[in-house]
Amino acid sequence: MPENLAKFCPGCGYPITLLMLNKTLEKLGIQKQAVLGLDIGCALLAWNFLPINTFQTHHGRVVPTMMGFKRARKNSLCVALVGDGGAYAIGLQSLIHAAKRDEPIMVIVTNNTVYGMTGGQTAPTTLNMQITPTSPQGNIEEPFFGPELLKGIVKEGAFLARTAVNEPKQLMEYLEKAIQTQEVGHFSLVEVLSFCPTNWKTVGTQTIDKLNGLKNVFKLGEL
Ligand SMILES: Cc1ncc(C[n+]2csc(CCOP(=O)(O)OP(=O)(O)O)c2C)c(N)n1
Ligand code: SF4
Ligand SMILES: [Mg+2]
Repeated sequence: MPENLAKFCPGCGYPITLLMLNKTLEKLGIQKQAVLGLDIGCALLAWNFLPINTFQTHHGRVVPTMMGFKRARKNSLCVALVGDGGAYAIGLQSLIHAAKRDEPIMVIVTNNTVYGMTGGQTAPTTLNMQITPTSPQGNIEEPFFGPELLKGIVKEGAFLARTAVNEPKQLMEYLEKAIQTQEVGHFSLVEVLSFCPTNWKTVGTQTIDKLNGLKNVFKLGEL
């Protein structure tokens, strides 16, 4: 277990995604080629988490940064790790254009339905009537469906999917497909429904129940 796992809250879903990513890179023997870009948000806690080259970007700017990296180093395998706020709010413009241009990078979006790092505020993925510090009487908006939106924008050959941290087999399968998609020159995005017990204010099995409940709204599978 990596020493700095302690940076994440107990029960956080991020370490699962990261360990699965590492396992997949190891399996494919491409750890050395891989470059992990971290958005601001709890993704940044993955600094030095994996034995692969990693760097930090501004909030919502990991996609264009990895795009630039990929253009400069065509043999690298570029992975952008970003939260739902980073991907679908502040970074949405660059995400849409990267998808439209079929930039050959891989984006992993952690969907925990909140702005995790800053205290659980309403994010684009917050459910209707979900209570957060910025929607104390329940969120009046409907959630935003990122992969579904990009479906109408991406070019043939791109890969879009949604899975969850408690679906390890599917998570690994999609990460592998996303990597293979980049290897043949296309854009990919895998959204991962992920535990945030700190902001969900859940303990034990409540956290798992909450995540499983999200699957009724955010449908898992390839798009
Ligand atoms: C330009 C800018 N605006 C706002 C912030 C404050 N900020 C830091 S993390 C964050 C929210 C992160 O939420 P999300 O992207 O969903 O990631 P999570 O922490 O939930 O994984 C915000 C608003 C910032 N760092 N930079
Ligand atoms: S606030 Fe949520 S997403 Fe961030 S480290 Fe803690 S549990 Fe994980
Ligand atoms: Mg979030």
